[in-house]
Amino acid sequence: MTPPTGSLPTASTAGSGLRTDVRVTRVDAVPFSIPYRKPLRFASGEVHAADHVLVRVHTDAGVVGIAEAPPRPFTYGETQASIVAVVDQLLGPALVGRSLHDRNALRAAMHRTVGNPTAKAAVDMAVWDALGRCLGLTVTAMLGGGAGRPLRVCHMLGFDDPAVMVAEAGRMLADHGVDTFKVKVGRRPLELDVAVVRALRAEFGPGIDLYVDGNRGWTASESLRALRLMEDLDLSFAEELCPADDVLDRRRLVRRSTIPVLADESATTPAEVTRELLSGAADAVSIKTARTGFTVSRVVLDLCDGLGVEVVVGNQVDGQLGTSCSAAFAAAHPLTAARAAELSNFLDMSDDLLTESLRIEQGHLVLPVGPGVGVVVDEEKLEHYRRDR
Ligand code: MUC
Ligand code: MG
Repeated sequence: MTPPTGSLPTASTAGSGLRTDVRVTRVDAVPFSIPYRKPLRFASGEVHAADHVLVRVHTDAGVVGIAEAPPRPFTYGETQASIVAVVDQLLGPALVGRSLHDRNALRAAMHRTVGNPTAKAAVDMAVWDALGRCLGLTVTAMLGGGAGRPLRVCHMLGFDDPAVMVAEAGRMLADHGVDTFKVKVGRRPLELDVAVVRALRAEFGPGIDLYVDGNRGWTASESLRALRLMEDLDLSFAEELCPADDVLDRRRLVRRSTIPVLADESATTPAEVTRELLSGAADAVSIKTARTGFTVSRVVLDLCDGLGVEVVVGNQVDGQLGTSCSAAFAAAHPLTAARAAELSNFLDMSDDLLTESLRIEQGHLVLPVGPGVGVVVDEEKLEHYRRDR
């Protein structure tokens, strides 16, 4: 079969005898549901179970690449059903017959469908996972190799009573050595959110890093008032406190904030990142492989690297497969490994799909070592948690 135009002229096998002209034969999407031990609540929504989608890229080498799509209707407008449908009806058919190498062409083919960020990201990451398995390389190595430092972990604290949130941080510090916390704020009474941050700083002192994430729950004026009330608490970032669509107010917030404003929901594509940074609507960028995969996350990272802007590898409230993808990306570049990555909320889940659980030790995530993203789905667990039969 003549390869589609533009595919890389590849030798039929790598030096190791591994095939490198591997082509996609099928992409499937398996909805599953795994309960959380406790709901995670924040200003824009809440999650009670990981109602996610396992995406698998099947190839003519018999290798299957895997990734996970977390629907967040309150952030991207996707649902578990929409992700399954768009993979089955549009994204999968667009990839069949194409080489795993042609990731830029695969990106272009998928982006003929607008929106659906986590569906596209999962297909992209499953392609990288499959290619890594074919070549015997980790995704981190394929992205340029490790940053040569352990990957520090940040834990995201969802809404709860101040004492409960402080206790959760204490357990993360005592049990896993995690010393960086992102505190959900916004929508609740502002004084309550400020009280939580103040209680965390009072309990743990200067030995922990703290930042807040409002999920667009405040106005710019409320945000500025909250930052004034917290100015003695040494916050690292203020993430998406007010909606980016309040365009002039958002720029006023960034101008007056004494701490960097971190863009998340307003920076979901390279174009949005460019607009937010060049218009003075953000100082730093959260990169989430759950929405930009590896191919487009690398574009965003190079943009931030070139512009001299800090990044944080963020958390889409991922399961362990999604967390493995975030970690593979975060570990690959000094800029993404410089800050703690948000990699711990899988611990809130009652179970997961993998044969071997991820581990956080002394505040660092122990990176899976296998090829691709380095993890394997437990087929019995998948059978138990899948919701399509
Ligand atoms: C975050 O950083 O916002 C909450 C909503 C969402 O889309 O992601 C999570 C975490
Ligand atoms: Mg956020």
